[in-house]
Amino acid sequence: MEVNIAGTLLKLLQGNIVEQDVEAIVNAANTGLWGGSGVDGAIHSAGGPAIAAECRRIREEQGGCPVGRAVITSGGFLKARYVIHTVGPIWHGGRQGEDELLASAYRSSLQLAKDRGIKSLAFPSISTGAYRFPVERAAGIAMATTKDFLAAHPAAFKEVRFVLFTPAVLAAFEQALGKVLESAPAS
Ligand code: AR6
Repeated sequence: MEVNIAGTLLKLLQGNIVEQDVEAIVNAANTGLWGGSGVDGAIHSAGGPAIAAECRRIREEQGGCPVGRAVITSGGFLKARYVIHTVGPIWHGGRQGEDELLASAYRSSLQLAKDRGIKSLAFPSISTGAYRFPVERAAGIAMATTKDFLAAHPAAFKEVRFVLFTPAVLAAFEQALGKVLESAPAS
């Protein structure tokens, strides 16, 4: 599925985030930037030790990355030149600000990419693996936040891609994007 929002192509597809041929891919990281499982593990193992070394430097300089924020490193051996590491919230039932923190993780990543002049960007579904955020709800937040950001910053990017690991997650994102566009059609 793809749609043009104020001059940026927004694409949803099934795939592996580490294989994407875009300028930056987004990592679903933890606050210590320690590397882990899921997307994080895949990025560090495909990208090599340069990424962990830069994460260590960020940890030493600023203590890591708070939930809802984002930091950037190079992409090491990845096709992507940069990795934007963002930290989504751990799901605790939905009454501890999880929705806003997840929206903030997407917004911070988009803003950091825009500030760096990055023109193509790929996201995974943040927080919906090890951090157990319910997928339908997370997809709604991801699509609404991204659409609002793109609409507010015309032609900020050439392309923003969501790379979803399974057919079920892709379907949740497609449905969520459909709903967001119904309430406010793309340009
Ligand atoms: N490409 C695209 N999506 C993937 C890939 C991949 N290679 N691998 C998994 N997914 P997760 P989180 C999907 O757990 O919930 C780590 O240990 C996966 O199916 O990667 O934000 C970090 O260090 C799910 O839909 O991220 C943190 O401690 C989604 O990506 C913690 O996990 C996110 O799953 C972050 O947990």
